[in-house]
Amino acid sequence: LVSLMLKASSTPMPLSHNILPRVFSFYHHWKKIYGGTFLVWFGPTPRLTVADPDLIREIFTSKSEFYEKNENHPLIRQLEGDGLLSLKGEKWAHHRKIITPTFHMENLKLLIPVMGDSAVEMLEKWSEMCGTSGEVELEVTEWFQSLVEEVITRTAFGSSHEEGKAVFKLQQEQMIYAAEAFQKVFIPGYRFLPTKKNRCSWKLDKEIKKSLITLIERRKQNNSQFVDGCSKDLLGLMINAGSKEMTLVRSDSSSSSSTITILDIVEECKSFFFAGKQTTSNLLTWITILLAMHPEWQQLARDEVLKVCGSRDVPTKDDVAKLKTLMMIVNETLRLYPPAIATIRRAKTDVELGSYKIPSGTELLIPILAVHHDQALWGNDATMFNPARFSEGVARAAKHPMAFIPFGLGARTCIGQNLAILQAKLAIAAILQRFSFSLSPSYQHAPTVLMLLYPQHGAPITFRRLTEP
Ligand code: MNH
Repeated sequence: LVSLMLKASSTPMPLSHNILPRVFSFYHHWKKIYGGTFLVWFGPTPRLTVADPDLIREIFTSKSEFYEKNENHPLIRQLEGDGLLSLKGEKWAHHRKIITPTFHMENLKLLIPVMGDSAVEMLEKWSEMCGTSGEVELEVTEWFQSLVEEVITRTAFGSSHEEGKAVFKLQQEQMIYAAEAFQKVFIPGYRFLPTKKNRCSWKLDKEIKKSLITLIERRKQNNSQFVDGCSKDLLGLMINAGSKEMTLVRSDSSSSSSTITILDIVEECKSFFFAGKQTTSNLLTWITILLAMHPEWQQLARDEVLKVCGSRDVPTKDDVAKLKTLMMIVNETLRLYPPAIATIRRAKTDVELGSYKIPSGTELLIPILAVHHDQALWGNDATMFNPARFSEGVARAAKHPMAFIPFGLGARTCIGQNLAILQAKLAIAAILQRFSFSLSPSYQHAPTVLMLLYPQHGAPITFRRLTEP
C-alpha cells in the first residue's frame, strides 16, 4: 500500500497548489462521498477524520482533557525520542513547564545574531558560487538543513552546541536506515530482524545515547558553577530542574515519580532535533519555491526588506517585527504547504464530540492540510497563493478562527513555532536582500509526504546576485 501510494505521488504534477488530491488522496476521495468527517477502520482501531474547525476546537482546546496523543510506531518512537512530542499526562506537563522558557521571546532574541551570522555565511558562499556570470543554480534543501541545524543545536545545547552537532549527525544517519525499515513496516517483526540496515540503526542508537550521556554529564559539572542556572538552553534548564529535584527527593522521597533523570534529558534532545530540523528546513524550502513561482510577491517582499533594513547586513529584532509582507508570505506558505499535514489524538474515555458519540479508544485524525485547502473556509481561491488574505492577521484570514493550524492548537501546540517563524523570516529576508531567484528549468513540482510534506524531486532554484560583491 505504502509503495503504491509513493509511486502514485512521485510523478510530477503541473505547477499548481491544488495538492490535496495528490498527497491526501484517500481523504480527497472519501470526502466527496462522506463529507469532511468520516470513520475509517484501521485494522481493529476506528479512526475518525475530523475536518470541521468547531470539532477541532473541542479536541485541541475546550475538551482537550478527554483526548491524548496516540502512540507512534516503535520505529518512529525510537527516532523521535520519548520527549515532549510523545509524552503524556503528568510527565509531559512537568517537562513542558521546564522547557518552555527556552522559547520565550526574550531568550529567542539572543539567537538572532547567531541566525543572522549563519545566514550571511551561507549567502556569501552562494555569492562566491555565482562567479562572473552572477548566477548559480542550487539545490536549496540541503543548504537549509545545515542552516537550521546550527540554530537547533544552539537552542538545545547552548555552549555545547559543537558536540551536539556531532550527535545530530548520527541521528540523521539513523533516520535514513529507519526510513527504509519503515517502508517494510507491514512485514510483521521486520524491525527485530538482524538485517544489515537494522543492525546499523541499533548501533547508531547506542552511540547516540552514549554521546548524549557524556555530553550531559560534562555539562552538568559546568552547570553547577551557576547557582541558579544562567543558561536557558534545553540542556541547561533540564539539568538544573533535575538537580533541584534530586535535592528535593533526598529530603522528601515521595516526589520521585516526576524526577528528571539523565535518560529523560537524552530523550528530550532526540525529540528536539526530530521535531525541529526537517520541519523548519521544509518550511524554508517551500517559501523559496513559492516566491520563485510568484515573482510579483518576491518583489513586494524584497521592496519591504530593503526599505525596513536599509544598509544593515541582516534584519535586527525590530526589523523582523516590521516585515509584514514577509509574515503574510510565511503564513500563506504554512497554509498551502504545512510541513506537518496531519496529527492524531485518541479518546481517553467515551466522549461527545459535537453531536457524535465517540467511544473510548477511537483515534481522531486532524487533516491539517485538508482544513487549509477547504473552500468552505478559505473561499473559492483556497488553492491559490494569495498572501494578502493574511493582511488582517491570522485570526481573520479565514471564515473560522480555527482554520489555520500549521502548529496545532491548545496545550500541545508546537513549542518551537516562534523559533521556526523567526528563523524563516530572517533567512528569507537575508536572501531577498542579496538575490533574485526563479525555478530552475529542471524543477519538477512533486509535493510528497514521507512523515513531512516535502518536494520529492528536490528544489533546484536559480539565484541571481543583485549587486556586485
Ligand atoms: Mn513543532 C509540536 C509543527 C517547528 C518542537 N509541531 C508540533 C505540532 C505541530 C508542529 C503540528 C503539534 C502536533 C500535535 O498536536 O499532535 N513544528 C511544526 C512545524 C514547524 C515546527 C510546521 C516548523 C515550520 N517544532 C518546531 C521546532 C521545534 C519544534 C523548530 C523545536 C526546536 N513541536 C516541537 C515540540 C512539539 C511540537 C517539542 C511537542 C509539543 C508538546 O506536545 O508539548
